[in-house]
Amino acid sequence: MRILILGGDGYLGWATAMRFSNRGHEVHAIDNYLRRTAHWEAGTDSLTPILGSLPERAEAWRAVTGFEIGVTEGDLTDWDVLEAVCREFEPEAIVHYGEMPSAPYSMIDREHAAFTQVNNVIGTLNVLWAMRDITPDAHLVKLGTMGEYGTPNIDIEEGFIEINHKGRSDVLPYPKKPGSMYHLSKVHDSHNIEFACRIWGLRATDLNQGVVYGIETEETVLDPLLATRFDYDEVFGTALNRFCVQAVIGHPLTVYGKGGQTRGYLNIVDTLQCVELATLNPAESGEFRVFNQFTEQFSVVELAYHVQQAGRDYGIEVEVDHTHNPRVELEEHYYNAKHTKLLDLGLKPHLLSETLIESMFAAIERHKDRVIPDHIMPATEWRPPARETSPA
Ligand code: USQ
Repeated sequence: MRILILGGDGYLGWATAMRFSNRGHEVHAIDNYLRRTAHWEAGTDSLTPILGSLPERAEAWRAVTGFEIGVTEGDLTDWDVLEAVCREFEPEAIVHYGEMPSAPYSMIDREHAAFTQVNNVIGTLNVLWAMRDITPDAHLVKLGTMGEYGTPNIDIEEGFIEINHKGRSDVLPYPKKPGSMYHLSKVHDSHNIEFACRIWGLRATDLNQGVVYGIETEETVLDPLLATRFDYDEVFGTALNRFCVQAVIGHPLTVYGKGGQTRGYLNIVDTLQCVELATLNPAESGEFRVFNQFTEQFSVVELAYHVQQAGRDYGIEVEVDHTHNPRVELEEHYYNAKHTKLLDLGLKPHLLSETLIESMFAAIERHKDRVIPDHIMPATEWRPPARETSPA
């Protein structure tokens, strides 16, 4: 297939580009280095050293495997970039990771919130118009997030829920109550995509993905130059990846608040499997599918205890610290999210184990000297600063 990867320089985008190329597909990747720029601005960096640009990475891939990955350095909010690539490459599938992916980033201040929503919503809107006008038969595989649903006190269904109201019933999009301006941007995307399928007959799969962990895939281990990025800082690092880095450098694990926050999690190798399954089994014309993409649920404190136990087996002492929670979120709640559609398509999950965590420790240890400890503790607050009260 001709597969266009949007956000092909990222943690998951680069790994996906290599996977599809390795499987013999024709791959073209677009990226505007948004994540690299945000890291430069903040003084942070990927734990794993990565080559300086997408063309250099594609060249390394060609040197190691003999396969080509086409690249475009450009911004999805720039219509001309997307239009030119879609006309030339004529993708059959568009895998869309090309968004600002961090909840804390979107909560820093007004500028970061506005940037996140404009970048994500307008970029996706351009993708939908490019599909409508240039590649109407292409299948959009869009990375959404489990965070679109929030933590309702009822079971989370896969995208849709049957509602009975005053004697009538309908199947409607599942109600959304996300926890950050970033997660909200994905809700807005989902609405736009559903609309484009319903009104224009486009085909799309919204992958509501949980929190991804892991550092290596079949392709990244072929050569150190093929590494994918790995973030551990408070803005771009996610829970388990952060905890593994913290364990290796002897930093107490930063469990925010009580640690009962429960989310769906999956290994990066399962992200690749899910995206491949969704791409090779496309939605019908006019169909808007939603798959909940995760393999297991954990509370944050459960994750921390798994890392602590793996540390014991590995020979490092790991302390678990309940730090101040900078976010506004439920720290104890009901969580039961359905996730059967990808299993029905053939997903074979790689579940979390202490052995897997130990292999992450080993991979992290190789780059331990690159860790910037100043950016581990959370600094981005969800709550507005306390208002000063004037004396009566
Ligand atoms: N948390 C801690 N300690 C930490 C980091 C996080 O207790 O050091 C807690 C958070 O408060 C939250 C949970 O762990 O309750 C998950 O946080 P996270 O930073 O691992 O993930 P999140 O902000 O939800 O976002 C990440 C990705 C995002 C993706 C989302 C999937 O950055 O792109 O959409 O996971 S989901 O969480 O299912 O919405």
